[in-house]
Amino acid sequence: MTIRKTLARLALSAAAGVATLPARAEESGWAQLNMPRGVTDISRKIYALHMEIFWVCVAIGVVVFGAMIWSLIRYRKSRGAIADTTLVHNTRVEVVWTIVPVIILIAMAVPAARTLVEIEDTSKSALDIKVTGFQWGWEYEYLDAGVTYYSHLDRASDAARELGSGIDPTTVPHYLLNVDRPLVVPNGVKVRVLITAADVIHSWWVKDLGIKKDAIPGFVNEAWFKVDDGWTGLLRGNCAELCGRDHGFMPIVVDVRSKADFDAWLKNTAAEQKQAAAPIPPAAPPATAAASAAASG
Ligand SMILES: [Cu+2]
Repeated sequence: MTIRKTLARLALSAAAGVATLPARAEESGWAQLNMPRGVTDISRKIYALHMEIFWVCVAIGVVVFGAMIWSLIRYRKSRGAIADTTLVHNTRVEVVWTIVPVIILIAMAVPAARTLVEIEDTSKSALDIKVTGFQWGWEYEYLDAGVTYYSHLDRASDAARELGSGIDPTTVPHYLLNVDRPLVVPNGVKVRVLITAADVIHSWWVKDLGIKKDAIPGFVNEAWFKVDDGWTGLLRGNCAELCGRDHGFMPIVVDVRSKADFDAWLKNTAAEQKQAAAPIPPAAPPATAAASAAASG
C-alpha cells in the first residue's frame, strides 16, 4: 500500500472519530489529522503555538537531515573522501551549536509561557462547576446553584458494547461518544471547572475547549474556558487517563447553549432537583389524636 493510500485511510478513520462534532468547514479533510482549533480563544492560541512549533521542528529537520544526507552522498568513500579529523574539537563550532538551540528554545518558550499563564488564570469566573470522575462516569455539580447530576455512557452505546450483544456498533449514533446527560454550559461566559475524582485517577479531556486535566482523588485541579459568544452545539471528549476496566466507556459531552437558554435550564433543573429532594409532607394527624392533644393541652 502506498504512503498516500495509508494517509488517506488514516484521514478517513480520523474523520469518522470526529464526525460527531458540529461541522466546521476549516476542519475537514487533511485538517482532521491535526489537533482541532476548538471554540475558545485559549484553544486557538494553543493551536497557533502547536503550529508555530511544528514549523520550527520542520525547518530544523530539513536543515539537519538535509546537511546529513548531502554530506553522506557528497563525501562518500567510493568518491575517495578521506575523513577530516581536524574538526574533533572546534570551540567556535561548539559555541555556535550551543547558542543557536538556546535562542530557538527561548523563542519557543516565551509565547508558550505567556499562553500557559493565561490558561492558569482561573480568576473572575462567572460560573463554577465541580467535575468528579469515578469508575465509570462523571458527576457535575453547579456550585451555589443546587444542581448536581451524573453523566454516564448512553444506553444505546452501553447495550451495543456488551460482549455478544449482536448489535452492530456502526448503527449506534455517536457510538461510545454519547452520554445520558451532558454537561450544559453557556457561551460567552468564563466557566471555571474544579476537577477531582472519587476513586482512581481520571482525566477530563475536551479538546475543543483546550482542556485536559487530571482528576485526582484528594486534589482539586482547576481549569477554565469561555466558549465564543454565539457558538452553540455539542462538544465531545473522553477520560484521558487509564482508569480501569471501563476507561473507554466514560465519554464527555458538553452542551453549549446561549446564556439565556442556559439560565432557563439551570433554573428549571434546580427547581426539579429541589422538588425531588423535598421530604414528603407528613400526613395530617388522625382526628382522635388531635382532639386528645387539644384536650390535654
Ligand atoms: Cu476515567
